[in-house]
Amino acid sequence: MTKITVTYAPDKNFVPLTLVSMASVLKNARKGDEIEFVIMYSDLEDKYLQTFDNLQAIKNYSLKSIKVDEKIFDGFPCPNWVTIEAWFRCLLADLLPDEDKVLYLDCDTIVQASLSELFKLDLGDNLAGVIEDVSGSKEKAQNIALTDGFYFNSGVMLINLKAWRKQDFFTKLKNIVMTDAKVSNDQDALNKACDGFKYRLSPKYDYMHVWWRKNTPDYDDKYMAEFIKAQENPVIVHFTGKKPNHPACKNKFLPEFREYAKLVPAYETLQKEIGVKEAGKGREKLPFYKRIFSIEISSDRKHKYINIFGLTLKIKI
Ligand SMILES: [Mn+2]
Repeated sequence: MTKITVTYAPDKNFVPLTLVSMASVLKNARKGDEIEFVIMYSDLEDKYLQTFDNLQAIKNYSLKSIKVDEKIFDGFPCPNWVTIEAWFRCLLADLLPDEDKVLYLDCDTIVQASLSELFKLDLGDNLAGVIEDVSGSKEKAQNIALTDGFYFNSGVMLINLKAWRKQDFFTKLKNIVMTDAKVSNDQDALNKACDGFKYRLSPKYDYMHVWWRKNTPDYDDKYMAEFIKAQENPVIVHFTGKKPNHPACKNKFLPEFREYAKLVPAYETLQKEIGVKEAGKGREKLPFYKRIFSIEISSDRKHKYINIFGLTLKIKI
């Protein structure tokens, strides 16, 4: 038996894609894979929450839906291509106190093989298993001054919750968001907070077909060879750019996506009802003077953190 916990954080627009991703996980699971899905959400109506339980015919699984308070992320920036829900995974150590390892997947993914191999990986003290971003990794790493030299794509993360708890991960990340002017979205923040504590996974676990871009990845030779090998039959496909429910999507794995969509009851009706939205409104980072001072309570409720000018004081309550 391998326990496989996969978490998503959809808003309403991403419900259809999330269902397809879940269907693909179930379809390709091995017999001994024990699948659990965790849906983090903020304001999804019940009728959409219920759809996440509609896939039991493919393979049995357990389901947890966790409502997250958006207020926790007051002051966190959101460019218009990501949702506020994108920040929710940063809280996973608190949301799932009994889990030690979970896979976070963006809703715009499909999984084409069992995830048991991935879950058997020992991450050691690393905070996450991650895949180097397919474009501009070195430049982005420099921009936010990463010490370990590569910037990962945060759409797929094998998260070591044990290590997150040890490092008080959310407090660490929040401090970065509030004080580092270069950090402008969830992916930057996760990269910065995991700096020096990441396990580099094969590109086959987050295959990005950047069909609308002419550039090639700045991977080293070994990673590039793995990327080329991965493009034939990746374990996880990540539909960056136009989503597979958008008529202009030209991703090479679109036929596979459509096959998995057929496994989702009433997919077409649901997709029609929700529609395809391209971008959100976006949210600016709080002005600096509001970011330099804050007080918060630790997740174990035993300490108070006072953040002043990027310094954190930990005080017993
Ligand atoms: Mn994505």
